[in-house]
Amino acid sequence: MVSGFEKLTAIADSGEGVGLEFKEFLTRETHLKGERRQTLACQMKYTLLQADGKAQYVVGITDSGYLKGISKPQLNESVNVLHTLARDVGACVCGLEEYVVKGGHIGLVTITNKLSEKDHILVGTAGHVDHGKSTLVGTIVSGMPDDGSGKTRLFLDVKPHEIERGLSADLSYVVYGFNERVIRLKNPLSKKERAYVVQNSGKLVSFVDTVGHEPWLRTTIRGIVGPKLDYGLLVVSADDGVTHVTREHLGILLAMDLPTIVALTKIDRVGEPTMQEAESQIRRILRIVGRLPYKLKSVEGVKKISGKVAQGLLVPIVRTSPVTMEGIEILDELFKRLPKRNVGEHGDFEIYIDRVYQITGVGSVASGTIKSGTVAVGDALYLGPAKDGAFLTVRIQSIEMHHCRVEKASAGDIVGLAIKGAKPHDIERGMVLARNKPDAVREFVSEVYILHHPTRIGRGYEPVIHIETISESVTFDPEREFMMAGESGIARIRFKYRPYHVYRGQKFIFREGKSKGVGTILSVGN
Ligand SMILES: Nc1nc2c(ncn2[C@@H]2O[C@H](COP(=O)(O)OP(=O)(O)O)[C@@H](O)[C@H]2O)c(=O)[nH]1
Ligand SMILES: [Mg+2]
Repeated sequence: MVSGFEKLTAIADSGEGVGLEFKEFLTRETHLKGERRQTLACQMKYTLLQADGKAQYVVGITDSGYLKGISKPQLNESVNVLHTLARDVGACVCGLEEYVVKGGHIGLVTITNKLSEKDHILVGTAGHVDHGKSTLVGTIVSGMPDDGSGKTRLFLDVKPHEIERGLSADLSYVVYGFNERVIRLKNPLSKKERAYVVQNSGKLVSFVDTVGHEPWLRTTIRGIVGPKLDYGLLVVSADDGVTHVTREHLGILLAMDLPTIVALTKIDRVGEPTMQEAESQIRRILRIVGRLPYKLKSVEGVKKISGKVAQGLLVPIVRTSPVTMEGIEILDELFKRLPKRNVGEHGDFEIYIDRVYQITGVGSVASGTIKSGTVAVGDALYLGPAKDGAFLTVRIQSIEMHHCRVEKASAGDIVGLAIKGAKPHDIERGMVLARNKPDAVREFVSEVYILHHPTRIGRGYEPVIHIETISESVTFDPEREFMMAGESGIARIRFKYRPYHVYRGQKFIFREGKSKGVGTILSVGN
């Protein structure tokens, strides 16, 4: 507690200032009524404005900075009042540190402006190892040229110190943004700079990159089917050209309906004929999967095509080099214009559970990306299916987003939902929380495409399937006796151990050892 106390005394000594307010205590009775409430909300709004969207309130301290301390119930009520005031001004409480000084409680409450998820696109990288994925992204977000020996990839090839936005620890995540101009970060790992970008951008672009030598597929499945990427960035090194890994990754991106951009990178290392050869390889594999390649050569050209790129019809190919900075401006313009993909805000609420946490004082929290609809605190929802196919009725006790308590969240938001009415072991990854009673499905029929398999796939093939956040062993019963790499066909697929909630139209990835494939559910039934 010594360091906490030192921090508090430092704050107390500095006195109120930009973004820092002192309050002895706040009560519903006096501070949330009529004019008083308005005045306080106004003050909060002004404080947030002055401090670029982030304010701190110290509770339990006098105006003059004396650390008086208050009782625990007083502190709780004060924090609740701040919650309400924050809501009044479209902000939220996103941090609370509690200290005890000479028996009295003191709270340090952080309040931030809310960021709309709708102006935030998530881009996932793909491509052969060492083809320059991390370098390209590092250069885009920092604006710093690479030295050709791994200078700017360092921004991504580190384990993130904290798991943000519910992403897996094997994935690294960096962000940059746009207002009238592009906002880059001198050090993309600096929390302070990130906060600045988040608060000052009208549009945000986050990149999800696999860390170092983690196998792309294992980690990226979480990225693609987990937090719901909006776009794929396939990186192809000009000196190597298209490899089997490039082909496989492209197959997965497109099969998952992810609009994709191809960056031909390291163009400083090769001459024109080699670049052209690589481009024609890229065009060929795009045509095979039914997409229209488009050579995007200028910033001006972006406006014309960004709509078609967003629909997934057109795949732009951009020549880039983080060393010479060629092509970076074109990519900027693309990312600036590409919209958040349509999310099903109007459907009924549904979320696939990605992670489950036990939090003291709160209970079980399930996190994931809302697939459709809207959820509010107090909602009654179905949870399941359990192993026997049953669903529980549970209640949502609280909702957290970006470490902020919110009352409501909707499709596309990454949230943590505190669940009442289920025991910790009742909640598992791959289950859904839904407004309407979902189906528990054990068997379904799919169209599948084999991306890679050393021999042949036949009856009894048992890969692991990834649908939404479900990862589970299945058995295959293909319509034809055997299927080879590069072939597609119909197969009946059965979850080996238990049912899940799946339905027609969902896309999936399956793999077993070196074999991999993708598919779409055509019909469900037992
Ligand atoms: N000359 C040159 N080197 C590059 C370029 N892009 C990446 N590199 C280098 O290629 C190596 C591999 O890049 P990295 O980003 O780690 O690849 P990843 O495995 O796909 O993430 C690093 O040493 C980079 O410095 C480029 O455009 N030109
Ligand atoms: Mg990398």
